[in-house]
Amino acid sequence: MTASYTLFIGTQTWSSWSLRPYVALMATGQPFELVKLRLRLPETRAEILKISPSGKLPALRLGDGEVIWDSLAICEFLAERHPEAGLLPQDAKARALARSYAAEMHAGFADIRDQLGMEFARTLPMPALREDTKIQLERIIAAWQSALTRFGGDFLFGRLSIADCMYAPVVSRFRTYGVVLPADVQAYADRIWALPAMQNWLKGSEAEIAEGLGFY
Ligand SMILES: N[C@@H](CCC(=O)N[C@@H](CS)C(=O)NCC(=O)O)C(=O)O
Repeated sequence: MTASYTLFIGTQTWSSWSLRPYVALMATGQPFELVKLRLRLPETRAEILKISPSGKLPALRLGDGEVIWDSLAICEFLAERHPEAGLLPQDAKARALARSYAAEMHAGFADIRDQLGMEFARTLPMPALREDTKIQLERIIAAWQSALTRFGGDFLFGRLSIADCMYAPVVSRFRTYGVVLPADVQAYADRIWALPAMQNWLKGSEAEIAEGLGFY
């Protein structure tokens, strides 16, 4: 199959925004080319601007050359274009809730991002958490528990949706910093971690670290 999509991503150890559409694209089963641009190099900004008008990654280039940037926009596009992948729930109310989950992640949790930065393949000591960071961790755990209880199934809304994709980097952060989770939430995190997309990403991050990648 010829790849009709090209997904441009950042350094896999750090680029939490890139991981989200990668998980979604893998879930569609569509062929695609993955192009990695290294973050934090003197040439990074100029290289990204050749692809993405926002100067940020990820970006998805379509077969006709159109470029879609921003993790959530890409996930939404893939959900619309490949409805058979079930990336958005069928039921309108569940769909709106899945979008609420995705949007909350996209727009929030600044303290978690700041204190528990993504270092995908690494294991690191937990820093002394600020109160706001603890509140945000509790919020994520409660939100996951609520969806898992309400919708049943392996993922937040039953089958894998854009909500799971948006939270996939949080699963990595929980592992990196050894966040202790309730059993049901841990089981969910383990299912996300076991996805082929996450395991591929792990190999990419391990390779970067083996090549001598520093810390963000
Ligand atoms: N809101 C954007 C955020 C994207 C973003 O901040 N990407 C980072 C990498 S994870 C980036 O490209 N940074 C540019 C740089 O480091 O020069 C999205 O959801 O895609």
